[in-house]
Amino acid sequence: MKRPRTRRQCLVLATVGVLVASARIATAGAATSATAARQQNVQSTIEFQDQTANGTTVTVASATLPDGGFILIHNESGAVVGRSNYLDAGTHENVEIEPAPGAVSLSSQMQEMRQLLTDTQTQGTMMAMQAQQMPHGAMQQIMNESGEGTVNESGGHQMGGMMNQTQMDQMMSLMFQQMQDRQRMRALMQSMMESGQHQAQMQEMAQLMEQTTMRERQMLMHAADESREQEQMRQMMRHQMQDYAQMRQLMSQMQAQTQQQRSPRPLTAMLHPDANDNRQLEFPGADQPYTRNGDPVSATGRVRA
Ligand SMILES: [Cu+2]
Repeated sequence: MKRPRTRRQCLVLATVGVLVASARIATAGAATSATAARQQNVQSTIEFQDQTANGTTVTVASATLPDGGFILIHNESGAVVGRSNYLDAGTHENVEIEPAPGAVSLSSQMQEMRQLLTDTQTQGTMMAMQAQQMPHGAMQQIMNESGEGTVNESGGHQMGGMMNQTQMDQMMSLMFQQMQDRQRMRALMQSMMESGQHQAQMQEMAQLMEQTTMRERQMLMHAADESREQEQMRQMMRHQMQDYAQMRQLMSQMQAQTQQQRSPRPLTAMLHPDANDNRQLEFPGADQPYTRNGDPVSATGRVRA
């Protein structure tokens, strides 16, 4: 197995760390004798298994830090790509750590896309429900103001007394959020396409997105129309749901493909003490890794996105 480069670097630093730590214990005297005893009796250990990252987090199965401290995640080149919060002295199980985006893979983009998909669908539903309580003309007005464009001009203006300002504000902010989310989705899709991935599925996604956006506008106008035809609305909602389901399906396909194509990345989880007892990670700096027989206490796992 390939050793992470970080091992030797950390080793040198660790030696310094041990010297600093023993000096600290010596000067602190009796107060730390319990800590010193604990250090002798309890060994620092870490378990970090091969795994498939759950969303954006990796899990350290178990870690024993005799003096408390931190778990750091290093990548192949030794860089710190993730860290735990301060952990009290003792054994901790199933510690979840969120590595920097891209440390595991680009599937964080897919993850974000899925979330955005869910968000925009929820927003669409909320908007349709709100629109049902609004006069058609008011809805038309909102569409114009939000730059969403008009479906037709027949609504006329029924602003003023009939218009509930809170409703209008809510609708506007939903639309604004919706627009931002869709922009973000387009940007994500663009960047994935530029890196040559999933061209065909991305094109279908883009088409479905345009289709659902258009239909959503129609649904809003239809919902705000007092003379609305129920069957037509149900039909649109059905199609909307089918399109969203299809988009989710495409996302799953693409994610599955990504997982197959990408080989897992080796990540190293390493234990670092809190040398200055300030619950702040100082690394590079005072918080050099825990060591055992001169080696940093660490475990390397292959992490799949
Ligand atoms: Cu380290």
